[in-house]
Amino acid sequence: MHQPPIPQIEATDPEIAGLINGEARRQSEKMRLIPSENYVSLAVLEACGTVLTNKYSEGYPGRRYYEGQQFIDPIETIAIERAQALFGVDHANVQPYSGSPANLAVYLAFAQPGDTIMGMALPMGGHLTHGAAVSVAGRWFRPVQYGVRRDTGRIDFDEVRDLALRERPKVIFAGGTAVPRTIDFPAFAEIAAEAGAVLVADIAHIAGLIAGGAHPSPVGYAPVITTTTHKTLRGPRGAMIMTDAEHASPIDKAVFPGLQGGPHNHTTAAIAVALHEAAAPSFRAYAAQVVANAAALAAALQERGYDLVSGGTDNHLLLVDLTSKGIGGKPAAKALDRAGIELNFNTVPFDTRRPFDPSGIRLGTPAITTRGLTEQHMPLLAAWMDEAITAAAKDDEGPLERIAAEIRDLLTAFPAPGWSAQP
Ligand code: DSN
Repeated sequence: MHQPPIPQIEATDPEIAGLINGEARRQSEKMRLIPSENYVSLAVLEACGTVLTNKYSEGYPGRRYYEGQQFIDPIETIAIERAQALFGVDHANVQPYSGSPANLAVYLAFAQPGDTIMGMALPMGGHLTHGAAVSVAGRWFRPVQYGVRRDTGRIDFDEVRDLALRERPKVIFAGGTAVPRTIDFPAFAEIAAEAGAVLVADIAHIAGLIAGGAHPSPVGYAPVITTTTHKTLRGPRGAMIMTDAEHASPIDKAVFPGLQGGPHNHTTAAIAVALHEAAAPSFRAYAAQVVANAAALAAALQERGYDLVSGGTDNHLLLVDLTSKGIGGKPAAKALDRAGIELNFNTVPFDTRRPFDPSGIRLGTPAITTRGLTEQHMPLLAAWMDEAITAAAKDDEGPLERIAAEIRDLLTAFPAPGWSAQP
């Protein structure tokens, strides 16, 4: 059963209640390795399901366009203050609906349509909003894109610098969605200063690691920082933009009234709760364990002959090129899912296959770390993955169900927030 229980939905809409309970059970039974996903606490879940969803609050605390903000204003102020304290920033806007709107607000604040913008190419590990041709960022602006070196799989800072000085972008994004290595914010800051660009650190994937001291912070290097709140940071689906004092006002105006209407107040409260949790000493231990687990899983996969982009990982994320295993990322991901191991197929840098049928898989350790798995479990996980991928390469479904059952057995010792086998 879903936790907290959902008796009202079960009574009024059993069809949807059944699907919610099914998803809660699925999340508890699977080895969830999608690196951008996690398990939020019951406290965060409770905040998401409150009457705060009933309220409109266009504006900012103390400057709203609707009455009745006696409780909403302090909630948003607390969320802002907690973000400021946790990340050590001058200013935080906690209203962006998610990561893509947060990044759009940055463009709205610091660029005009047609201006040059710069980010990591999507097939190299960047995000859609960093300038991909199919995204509004690529259609309304003039994107120039950097990548990684073919020989190292790491960001090519010579290329970044040459491109930035030649193209003079208004905005440079540092960060991505499939970057297994530490992001060198000082190197980006130097280049952005030379090029006269606003440096934006998109820390969506690593925000929890930064908060927990397991990845260097961009504060002091990037005057603008965007992040989702639901990945390693372990909050609700939402986003924040953090800035220095100079860049605060353009960002606030871009988020509201530039891009959005009323903030999602239930999400704001859940962000505040998650930030409180992230300030606890136990969160530092979690962040360190996420990185330790990823390193252990990387080593165990490499021992079994798997090629990791960049040769390993510094953070929560692994990008595996399956070319040498004779199987594409998509059939491997689908077989792994049937074996109880959930991850996503992904392009690898210089991929020769198509984006919807690429060469790689992307995985990470935040969710399984939240459940309490440690380095000692990683060799077994690598062995299950190897067995499933090897079988899938031979179109053999044989071991998949058995592996899924073994994983369910192991995970019963690591309860997932959001599910209880007892009614
Ligand atoms: N969809 C997110 C991810 O999985 O990395 C990025 O927005």
